[in-house]
Amino acid sequence: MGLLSEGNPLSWEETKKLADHVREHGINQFVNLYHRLKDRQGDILKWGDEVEYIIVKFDDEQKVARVALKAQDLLHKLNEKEHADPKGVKSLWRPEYGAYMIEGTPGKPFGGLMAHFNLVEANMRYRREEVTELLASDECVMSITNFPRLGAPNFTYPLHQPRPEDPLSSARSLYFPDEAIFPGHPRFKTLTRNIRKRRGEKVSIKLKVFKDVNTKLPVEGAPPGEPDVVLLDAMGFGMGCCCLQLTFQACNITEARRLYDQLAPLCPIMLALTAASPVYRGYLTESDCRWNVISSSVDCRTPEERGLEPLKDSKFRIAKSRYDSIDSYLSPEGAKYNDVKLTYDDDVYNRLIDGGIDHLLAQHVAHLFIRDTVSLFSEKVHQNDNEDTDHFENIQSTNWQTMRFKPPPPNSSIGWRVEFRPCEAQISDFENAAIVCFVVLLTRVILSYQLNFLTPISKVDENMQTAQKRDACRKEKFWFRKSSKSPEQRAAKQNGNASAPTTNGTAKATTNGSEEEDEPNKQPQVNGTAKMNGHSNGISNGTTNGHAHNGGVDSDHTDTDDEENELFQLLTINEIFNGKPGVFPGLVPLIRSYLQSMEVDTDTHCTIEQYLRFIQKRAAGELVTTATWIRDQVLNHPDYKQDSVVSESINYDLLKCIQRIQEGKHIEPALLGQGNHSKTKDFIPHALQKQLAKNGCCEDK
Ligand code: GSH
Repeated sequence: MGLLSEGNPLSWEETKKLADHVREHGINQFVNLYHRLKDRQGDILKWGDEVEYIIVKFDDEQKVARVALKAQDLLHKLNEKEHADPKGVKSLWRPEYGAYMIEGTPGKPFGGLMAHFNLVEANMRYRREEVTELLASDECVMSITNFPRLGAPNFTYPLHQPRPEDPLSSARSLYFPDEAIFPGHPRFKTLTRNIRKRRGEKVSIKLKVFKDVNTKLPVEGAPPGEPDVVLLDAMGFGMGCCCLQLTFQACNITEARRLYDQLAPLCPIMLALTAASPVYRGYLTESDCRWNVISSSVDCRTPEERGLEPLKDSKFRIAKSRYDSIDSYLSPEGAKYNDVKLTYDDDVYNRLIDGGIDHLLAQHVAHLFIRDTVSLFSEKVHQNDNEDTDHFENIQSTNWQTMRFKPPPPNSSIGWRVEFRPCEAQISDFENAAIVCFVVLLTRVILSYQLNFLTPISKVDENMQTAQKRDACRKEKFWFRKSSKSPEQRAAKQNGNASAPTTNGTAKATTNGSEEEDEPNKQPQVNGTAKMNGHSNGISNGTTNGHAHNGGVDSDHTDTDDEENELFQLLTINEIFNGKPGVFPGLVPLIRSYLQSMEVDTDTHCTIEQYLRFIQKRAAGELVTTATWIRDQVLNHPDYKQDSVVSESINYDLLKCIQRIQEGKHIEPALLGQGNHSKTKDFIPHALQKQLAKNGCCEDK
């Protein structure tokens, strides 16, 4: 959860009238903040995860599970510690869309030490325990992406019925009562109402039902002529889903733009790997992920903007919802892969250019600003554009994309950041921590080896749709950038020229000179996030010896156009993560190669290895995604009637099983193998801290 402006929401009619005002001042604010902060340098790597949770209440007698609408009450208690000791708490808690949802983050970000990877899972466990202590014995905090019977009859506790005919209702849904929207902040209901009003009708989320032998068609509530569609009609069906997000602080704006670009093609890949939500409104569907559901759940485009009617009152046709994958790259290397036409207002773009913003950033911001504000507070209408950034944030924070490029907040010590938003929430802390550590390590490898994952935006868009298909992780193929050399080949080559990284995991990278041969003009990246130049126990950008190296992936940006088409191949998730000889070394082997040049303490090493092995196995299909596992649970449940329906009892048993898994009381071999035991810790042991301090690391002394 980013910024939450407090105050009194304006009506939709008032908000609508102020759309251009917000846009105009938002752009001024961005230009001003850009000039204040564009030269900001030397921020260190900091990163943090955000996990969203659903509170579930079990009725063991009736065998019913419902979402418990108690987030406000819980947050009140959870925030007490933070209010008393804002800097000292181990976790932070924020509201999310659902009245049954909470979002937890570590109390302070993790930093540039390898040992921090060993803290993530323990912190997640702490968060879970912290909430559990405040719950009744029949309640449970769960990191599930979607509550399977969300929107099915009587899914809330306490019970509330939807009021579709009530003009005062925000959602006017047939299924999702307003009481299931977080009541403690006006943002959520205001967004719900204004998105519906701007669109001119309720949102319409369509999912193909998974057709089993006894599936009854039409599905209850299916739109006319579309009997196999599960129709969802409220923002809550999407924004009421949970995810796992990560935020990174970059050393400067250039590195942030680079990370934004390099991670963007990995979004669909990580979405497929983390797929966890196959059931909606009590039906098994053909989709494994929440992405399109949320996208449609906040699709405020008018019929004209959606291309259903000729343009008359609206300014543009708009290709996507405000929740969707990114539309353009921001770094100079990315420019040639911006192959999708960007919609924006020329006047807005020109004002950005006149304000001294370069083309790539100007078109990005102008494109974000094709959206109208859908939530405006009376107290925030008039602002000082030299200091405030609320109007910019208003539009920025309601463009929910796979990646978010985040300027530093005003008057803070925080630098340029990027947010990685595609991943679905996993059942166990182990899985969530594995995903988080994997993505953070990937960013270090990208910067250290100057990897290039850039893929045309149109292909990334295609991958986003592929990622959501049933069992995409095992069955589908994704556009991916080819690279010919494996780390072994590269290491062998390095061995010929200089000393290659050794394999004991403690050696420092010594690739002196060997890279120059391939990349004569390449300079090492600015080492701004590094805290420990010359020491390899930190997870800086990894240019530990002052020479960039690339672990076997082509990182040149000099490919000719002829070669361009050859560069992109369709690979399976297994090939992307574990490698395909002659095509791509694999994300995990690349990370392993990077780790060989790092000094890592034994426990952290063990933990990271567990995470990498888990990811390799899931990518290889040896372990299944959460989505596939949930499907199997439903299909094999004794009460399942082969009719696609996830009944109360199936839902109850499924969630009870998930509860036992997350509490470590039950091991599901298909999901987690024979159990995983990381060496996660609540803190960095004293002896290790002393050693790190001796090596010149200033953090955690
Ligand atoms: N739960 C969402 C997902 O699964 O992708 C992500 C969270 C999210 O985007 N929440 C909305 C929001 O505006 C709630 S309306 N959050 C604040 C923000 O993004 O700044």
